[in-house]
Amino acid sequence: MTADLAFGPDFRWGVSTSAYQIEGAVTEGGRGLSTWDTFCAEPGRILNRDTGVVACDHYHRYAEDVALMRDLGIDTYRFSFAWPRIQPTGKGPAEVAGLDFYDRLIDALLEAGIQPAPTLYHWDTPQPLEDAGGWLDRDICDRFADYAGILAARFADRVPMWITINEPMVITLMGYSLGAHAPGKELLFDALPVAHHQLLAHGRAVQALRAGGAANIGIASNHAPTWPASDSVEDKEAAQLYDNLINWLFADPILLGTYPSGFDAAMPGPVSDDLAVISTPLDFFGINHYAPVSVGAATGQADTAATDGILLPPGLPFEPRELSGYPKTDFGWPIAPAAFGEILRTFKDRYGDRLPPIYITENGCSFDDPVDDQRRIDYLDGYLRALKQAIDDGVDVRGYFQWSLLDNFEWAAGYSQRFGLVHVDFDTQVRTPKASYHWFRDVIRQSRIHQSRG
Ligand code: GBH
Repeated sequence: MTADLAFGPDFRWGVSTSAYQIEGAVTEGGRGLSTWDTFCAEPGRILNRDTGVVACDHYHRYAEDVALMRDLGIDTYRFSFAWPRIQPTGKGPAEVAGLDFYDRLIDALLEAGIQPAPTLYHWDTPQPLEDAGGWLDRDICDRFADYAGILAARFADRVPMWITINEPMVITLMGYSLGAHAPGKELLFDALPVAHHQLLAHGRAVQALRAGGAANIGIASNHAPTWPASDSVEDKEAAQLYDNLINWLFADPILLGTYPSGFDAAMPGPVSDDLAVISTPLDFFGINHYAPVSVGAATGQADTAATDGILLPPGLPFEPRELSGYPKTDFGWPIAPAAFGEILRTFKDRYGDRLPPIYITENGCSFDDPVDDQRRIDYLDGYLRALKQAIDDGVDVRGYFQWSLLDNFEWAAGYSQRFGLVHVDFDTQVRTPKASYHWFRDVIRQSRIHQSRG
């Protein structure tokens, strides 16, 4: 069944999570407020008024979760540090209790034979930094570099893989452009400086981590193909603009040291000096992949133009369209494994020798099936086959981290969307491995013993 999903003995297998989505315990250990605490407290922001106050209670139950990972047989665990646990106000000395929590987690992982692969920032900005302008203010780049230095000093001796920022595109688009995520700003194209400051903070963090003795550093950036709604010139041009905005605005500066043409002028600061920092060479490039988007030209009557269910305002030069002809996850996202292979081949073609090895830092799906989740198995089987094909086609992918270990707090959708290999009963916190957990365990085992064709 799974023998042809043989990626060889050196391929790395993992799962991904993030702090705000699983930890809970938001007032413990000296943790400061984050933008997500604030956002969740605002009526109307999150489905069912859900919050991350308890989430999966991972802060207290991390040992049980590490045991689940050990039994799953993964070799790498991608999680995120909560910046407000390390620096409650986003600046100044470290909170010892915050560092101690991650110390316990990291030691438990190493004890279980699992490599920790932390992300420094997965969207939970310390609220005082947001009050001072957040990602709109260049000062946050200095703050982020300081934060990276604190983490390297404490953990570089035991952490063999580092990720700076998760999905700068989503913070820019959902957080500051459309307001569907914290901090809930609706700046449309005036949100572009948010992209620049995150990219610069990323580059500064790479340098600070290395200066602190850390090695094997990358980013986790989300990428997916943009498919023109038709062959018409108008639709193709609209799709190309959208593609620049969601993909190349974030990957080109890092991998080429340039913005797609026309974007430099929208960015603040000494842009060409900044690009030199942003393009500090990486040890790997992490790609999060979910679903392709279909985009057409503006029709002027787009009351259906939406991305992730968020209606776009009128007057934009493009329209994301419903992608028909594909099965969908319970989140409504199209299931199109061919798009996964396509984006990986596009990276290889676009960046050539400038592209470091790739890790798939997230891929997964929301299905509401409690334990017998055959639909998740089918999804993962299709996406892993597409990945194998891309590797056979010459794309250098070194590992695959599934999103996610546990059902968890799915941002604006609250607890309504379940991405876990392990079911979580949010009333009792009981964890129950789903069929996909057992299937994934078998895939990992078999993959290690079978020789890769590649
Ligand atoms: C990631 O975001 C996050 O890193 C993670 O925290 C989150 O829990 C996980 O994914 C699941 O959402 O055009 O309608 O097909 C993913 C963000 C999701 C943005 C898919 C683009 C396209 C949906 N991406 N989305 S659609």
